[in-house]
Amino acid sequence: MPRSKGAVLALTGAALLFVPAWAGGRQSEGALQASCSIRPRLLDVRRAAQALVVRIELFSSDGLTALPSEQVEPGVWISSVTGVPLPPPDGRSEGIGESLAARSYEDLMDVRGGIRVPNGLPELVARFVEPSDGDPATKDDGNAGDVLAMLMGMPDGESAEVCITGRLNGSSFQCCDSITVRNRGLRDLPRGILLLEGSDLP
Ligand SMILES: [Ca+2]
Ligand SMILES: [Ca+2]
Repeated sequence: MPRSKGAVLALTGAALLFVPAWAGGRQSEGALQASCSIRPRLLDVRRAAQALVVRIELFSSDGLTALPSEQVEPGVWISSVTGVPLPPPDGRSEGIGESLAARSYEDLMDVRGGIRVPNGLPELVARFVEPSDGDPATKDDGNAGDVLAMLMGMPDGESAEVCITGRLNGSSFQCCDSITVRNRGLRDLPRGILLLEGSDLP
């Protein structure tokens, strides 16, 4: 389960030097490296109208130099869900684009390390708040409900990979994280899962 990974790493400090594949950072060759952390970690089909928050840290293509997240160009967007590509919200296609007015920059975690410890690198906090309005002319809409709409057929408890794309200084970056789909009644959910979900970072 993704939720336990941070705790495991925190307990085994030596492992921090190792960047596991699940921490994100997958990107096309030559592009910038990026790591993403998506919240909420659990998406419930019965509570579809909610914001998706993505924390992103950026690095040079060789991964050695941290890059200022404040300079990421407006319009970070969700570029695929479970491998199904989504169009960029470029005015011609209705994609899932960040609500730019809700963007912020905070250092609350080490995204690449996958742990909730500030690491001196402010994350770009992209928020997908507004539900899609179906109009390509409005580029900053699409939220968790629109992601869930692509996942309705998934078995309960399955994880889905969500990828985010953006641009910084003329170069592109992409990173992915996984979320878990809940599609059964809230009454059936173990109490522990509800508590964990409530403890998510904003
Ligand atoms: Ca950070
Ligand atoms: Ca729109």
